[in-house]
Amino acid sequence: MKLNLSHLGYNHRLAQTRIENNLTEFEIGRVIAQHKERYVVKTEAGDFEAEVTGSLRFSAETRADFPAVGDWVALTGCDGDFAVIHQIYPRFSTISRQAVGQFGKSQIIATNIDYALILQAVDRDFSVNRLERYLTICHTSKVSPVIVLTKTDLISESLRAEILEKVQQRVKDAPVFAISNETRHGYDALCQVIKPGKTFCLLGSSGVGKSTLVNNLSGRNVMRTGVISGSSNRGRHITSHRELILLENGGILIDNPGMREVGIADTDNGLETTFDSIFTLAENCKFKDCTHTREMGCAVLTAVESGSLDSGVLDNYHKMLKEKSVFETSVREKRKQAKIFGKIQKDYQKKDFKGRRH
Ligand SMILES: Nc1nc2c(ncn2[C@@H]2O[C@H](COP(=O)(O)OP(=O)(O)OP(=O)(O)O)[C@@H](O)[C@H]2O)c(=O)[nH]1
Ligand SMILES: [Mg+2]
Ligand SMILES: [Zn+2]
Repeated sequence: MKLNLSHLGYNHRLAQTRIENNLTEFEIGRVIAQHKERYVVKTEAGDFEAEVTGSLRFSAETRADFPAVGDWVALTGCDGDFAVIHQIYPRFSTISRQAVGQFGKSQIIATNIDYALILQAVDRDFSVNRLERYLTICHTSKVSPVIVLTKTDLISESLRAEILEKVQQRVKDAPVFAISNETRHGYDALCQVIKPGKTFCLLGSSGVGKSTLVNNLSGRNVMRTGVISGSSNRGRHITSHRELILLENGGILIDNPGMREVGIADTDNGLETTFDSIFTLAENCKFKDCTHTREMGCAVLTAVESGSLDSGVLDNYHKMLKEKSVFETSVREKRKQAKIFGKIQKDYQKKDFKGRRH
């Protein structure tokens, strides 16, 4: 079957964007992989290695101005061996997180995503708090979350039911699936959500079975899978880069390296959506600026006392709220420093200019 753009997720909205941005003269493709500054772009004419133009590089202010896996791009050179990326189409969604070890910086995971498949293994990896972190990332990115619990073959039927119940109690607004990549139990139900032309980004810790799921669904060994053992290898992942894979059924998957830390970046209203129960209760708090920590007449604390709100939810909320404010402070701090630095540079250039005139 010949590939056409709709297999890559191209739709009416993108066609419109292409016209509005005067990009019809260029070829069009979607970034399916990235290796440092080299990109692999899939087009109707095949896969091309590509680099960005000098002017795109020159005008880029941050990492986010460079292509990412999932991006639609305007290209030339698709008749030779090598293509050039001139422009990135406006992104309709971007999943990002706080960059590891670089506070106040966010890092793009993937773009133009419709759904995030949040994978968590039921054996060792399982943590509802971490699920709430991923959900917040999704809500901030305007990407619909789907929770997929994996490795159910490793636990008893009754424990699986217990875990499912626990997740469904805490997470009200995302569908939850339980699967085994080993027995393929639960695959049929999960496949129902993987619709043609929609892009799914796989998220989750290292070793939860993201690449195994991608391989099984694609029927090919597209991604390497395995186990990294031994304490000396801690923090390494089997999958080392992101990759977009097309399924026979028309679904589009983006596999990612596992995340060790799920840092909350710019959260917008992400927390509000994830912790909807808290925000609803808070409408009845006595004080408008109630922090739900010790105030009299706090409806949230009352709900925890009466057992109608899980205290774990409130703890996790407070933790993430704190992280969010630290992140925002460091972003402000960084901007301030950049401003000061910009001024110093300007002054310096002025002096330099005067110096040369004399
Ligand atoms: N028993 C069992 N093992 C599984 C299941 N899914 C994956 N595995 C095994 O878990 C190991 C890790 O799987 P991967 O698919 O490589 O995990 P990943 O999420 O892609 O990991 P990174 O690429 O490091 O992020 C492999 O040895 C898989 O065979 C499952 O449902 N049940
Ligand atoms: Mg992997
Ligand atoms: Zn309150």
